[in-house]
Amino acid sequence: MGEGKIVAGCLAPHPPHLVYAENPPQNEPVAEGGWEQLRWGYERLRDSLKDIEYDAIVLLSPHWQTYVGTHFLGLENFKSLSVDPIFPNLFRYHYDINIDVELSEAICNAAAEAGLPTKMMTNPDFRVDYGTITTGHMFNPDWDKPFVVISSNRSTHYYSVEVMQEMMLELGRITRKAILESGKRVVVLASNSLSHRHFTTESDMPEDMSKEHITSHAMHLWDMRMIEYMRSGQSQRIIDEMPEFTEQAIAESDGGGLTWLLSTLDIPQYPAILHGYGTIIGTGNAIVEWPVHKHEEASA
Ligand code: 2X7
Ligand code: FE2
Repeated sequence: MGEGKIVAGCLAPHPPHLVYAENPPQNEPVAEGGWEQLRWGYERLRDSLKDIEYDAIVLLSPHWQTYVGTHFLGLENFKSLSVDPIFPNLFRYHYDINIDVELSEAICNAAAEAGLPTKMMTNPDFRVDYGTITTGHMFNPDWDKPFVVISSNRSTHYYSVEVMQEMMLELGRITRKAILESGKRVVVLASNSLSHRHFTTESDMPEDMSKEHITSHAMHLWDMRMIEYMRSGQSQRIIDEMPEFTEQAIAESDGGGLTWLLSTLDIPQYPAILHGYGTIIGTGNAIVEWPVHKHEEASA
């Protein structure tokens, strides 16, 4: 085979508040809007990719947490109700997600061959995590593309950010190679917030935007620093500063998604597009696209 391609890579965060505020028919709770800056950011991201053809979406979610290796959804379809354990008042979503099992197996097998512990999840009753579902919905509300869903091996918590990075850099290189060999055109998504310190209480009306702001100035400074590195094509600095960022901003990069994403993109040195930034219950969230398609056209 060969001639496969990553057409874009995106940071695509998953606070369930975004789906809640959109009021899609799949979600039971009803909202009066809210978090528009981020929801408009997702609109801009979708618009930016609307004319780009691709076959599958490959996503790593920090809320599918596996302690023994990396797991991959391994059946053609998963259909059930996903409930956020912290915010069941906001997210009770009836999902129906199709999986590109061929590509999942190709990445899983390549990772196993490289010595990473892996497993295909083939339990039909397995409940897909809300991170996957929220990012899936916000990125592609029509759900008309198959997914590869990759778990977050909790190596930050079991070992350290440094060990997590070694493993995710390797998994990213393997993911990239398997995609190129598959002959498929793919979008890769890291589903995570940046700074991740939540408020400990929720306002009476969660969508009351007069209550929404970043938890602290220090969190804001970290988010802006990371976004500036993205916007100026300095991915290696993101990798280099990941241990301090992840520890000091309690960042959701602990799950490995951001490191894995940058590795699948070969540590890009061209500017990413910031489609939106906003806070959700105090956490910092950026919607960012690395437009591989435009970068390649420009350098051809
Ligand atoms: O999972 C999340 C998150 N990452 C950030 C904010 C609020 C809720 O859920
Ligand atoms: Fe999260």
